[in-house]
Amino acid sequence: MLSLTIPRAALRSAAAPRQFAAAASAASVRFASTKTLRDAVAEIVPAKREELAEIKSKYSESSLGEVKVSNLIGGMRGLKCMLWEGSVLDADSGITFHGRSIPQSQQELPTAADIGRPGKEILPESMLWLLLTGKVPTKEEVKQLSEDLAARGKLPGHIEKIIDSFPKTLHPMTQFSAAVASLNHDSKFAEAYSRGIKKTEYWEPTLEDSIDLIAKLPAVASRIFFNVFGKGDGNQTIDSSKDLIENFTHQIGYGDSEGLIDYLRLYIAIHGDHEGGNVSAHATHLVGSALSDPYLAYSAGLNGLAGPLHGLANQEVLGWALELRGEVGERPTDQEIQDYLWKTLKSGRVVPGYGHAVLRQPDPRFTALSKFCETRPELREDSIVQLVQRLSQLAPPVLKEHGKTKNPYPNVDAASGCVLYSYGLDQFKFYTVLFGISRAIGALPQLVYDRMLGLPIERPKSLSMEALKKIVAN
Ligand code: FAM
Repeated sequence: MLSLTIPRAALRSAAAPRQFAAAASAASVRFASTKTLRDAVAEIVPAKREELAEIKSKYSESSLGEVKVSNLIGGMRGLKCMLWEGSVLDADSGITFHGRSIPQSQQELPTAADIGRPGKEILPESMLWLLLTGKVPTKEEVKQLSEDLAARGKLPGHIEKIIDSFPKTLHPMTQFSAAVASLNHDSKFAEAYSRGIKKTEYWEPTLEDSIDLIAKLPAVASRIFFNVFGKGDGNQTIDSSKDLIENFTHQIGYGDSEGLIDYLRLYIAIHGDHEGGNVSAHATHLVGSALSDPYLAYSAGLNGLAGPLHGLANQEVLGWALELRGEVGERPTDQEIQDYLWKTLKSGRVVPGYGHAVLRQPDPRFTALSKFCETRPELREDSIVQLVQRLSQLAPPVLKEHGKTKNPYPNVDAASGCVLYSYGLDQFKFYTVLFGISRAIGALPQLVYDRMLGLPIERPKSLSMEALKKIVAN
């Protein structure tokens, strides 16, 4: 039983609709019996604050394990030092979103068909609702959220001009992160902060900015896609009867591919959150802890996602698999694949799509995307999909024999790109942008939690080698 009382001001700010809520409902069509996402978040604020207050008062001095020198020089691997509400990653069973595994989420969360659209996969809108509130939304709530996102999806003219000024040769991820940072021109959080908003109210404009940003990411991405690859309409046509991904797929010129639309729904939903310690999520949280607005914070997250050991791996995997095919032909034997794996390892490169800093079993996201392939004859018969599936059998024994990686199994990036390629979306340099559309639905909800809970600026202690040696020598 929770016993602590919460300051009245905090409770008031959690319950009373404010100017931001008014903006939200003006942008959305409201169903009589349906909560808005803002109302659903407001509902959980008192209990969440109470839960943290209880943890603080009862357990502040409890230990979560010791900090070793190996943690300090080893990328803080395994250190429990961050609060993250949306998801928890277990080394063996993988990710759970507010306690739900990927298969459970697929069973419980509203799908495209549930809101009257063609397709069977879970909607990113449903996952966003779950990550923000810890609750499974109704079909009506998801439909309403989808319409709200459509209403907020268009880019201001000055952002279009900024995107259009980028050289086509600039990597799409660099363009993406710069455009996202520039969207802070209209940040409601930055504006409210400069007006002197109370700390207990920070979460509201943070939520508004987060929803605005999630709504606009597909338009930013499709404008970049149009400028760099010349496909799509570049004009952000948005039809409010379509869901977020259906609109996006049309914007990039693949709207007639029902398979790709459904795949992208699943892809965006399950790439969203992978607890807090990964580079993109942590960077968003870290920068946000300085009260930088959600656009600046997420832009930082995208810069981390653009690294080859993190989100860029999906681009790398496909390039690597095509190189393999280019070298040994369309139908390589097992021996030829194993030889190519060894060649990569002996040249000092990593095998992209394999290994993980936390997972010690095949990534359930890989499994979910592979299952999607099994349900689709057009994918089952595709040679690049087949090659990626064979690699998932052949690479682990080679990586085990090589003996370095702690996890020889496929991660999500091993599978994600080949399906895009198979559906004709073969512009690899765009693949990490798709991941970037997704990661927002995990990293931004946590920013809302950070501010709802009044978490402080992040400031771990660092040591020089000299200082470190002095400590351990004593
Ligand atoms: N191929 C070859 N060597 C690998 C390897 C792989 N796939 N994965 C790990 N290793 C090596 C690693 O480079 C390290 O070598 P050194 O001791 O020489 O530095 C050693 O094995 C121990 O590494 P680890 O403890 O098993 O992994 P880390 O926690 O340090 O790194 C990853 C984790 C993901 C960065 C690493 O497994 C990797 O580089 N994988 C390939 C790139 C990739 O697929 N990244 C995407 C990860 C994904 F899930 C995501 O973020 N989207």
